[in-house]
Amino acid sequence: MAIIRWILGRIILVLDFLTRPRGIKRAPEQQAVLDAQTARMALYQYAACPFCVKVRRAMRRQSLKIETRDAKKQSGFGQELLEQGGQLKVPCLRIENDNGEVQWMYESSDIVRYLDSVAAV
Ligand SMILES: N[C@@H](CCC(=O)N[C@@H](CS)C(=O)NCC(=O)O)C(=O)O
Repeated sequence: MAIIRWILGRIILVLDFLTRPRGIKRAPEQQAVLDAQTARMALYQYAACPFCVKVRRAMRRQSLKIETRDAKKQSGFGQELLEQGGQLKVPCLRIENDNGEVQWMYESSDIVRYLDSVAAV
């Protein structure tokens, strides 16, 4: 079972690589405003999780620079996600607002919708 999961994961990564979205081009000032906004976000994810791939592709499509944190391979991030977010489930977007308050957003569709709304401003 683990080997099948591993093979499927590699297939997902190859397909993602081959069909990678280009990324929207913006005026530098507009991109800088967005970069400042997304600097306070982090995506907790696994490399070959299809739901995470979906969110990473949305980030790429919208040219959003968001730090990715591997909750499986990078030590500490899985624990952080569980303790602070409430579930060890990916993808999860950590959003810190101007007051330092943190929101943990689960569900790939909600995250993509949120990122599209951020990029639309
Ligand atoms: N409906 C969720 C599904 C996410 C999901 O199932 N993620 C898997 C990894 S591919 C996971 O974290 N499973 C661990 C768990 O559910 O506890 C979404 O669209 O984000």
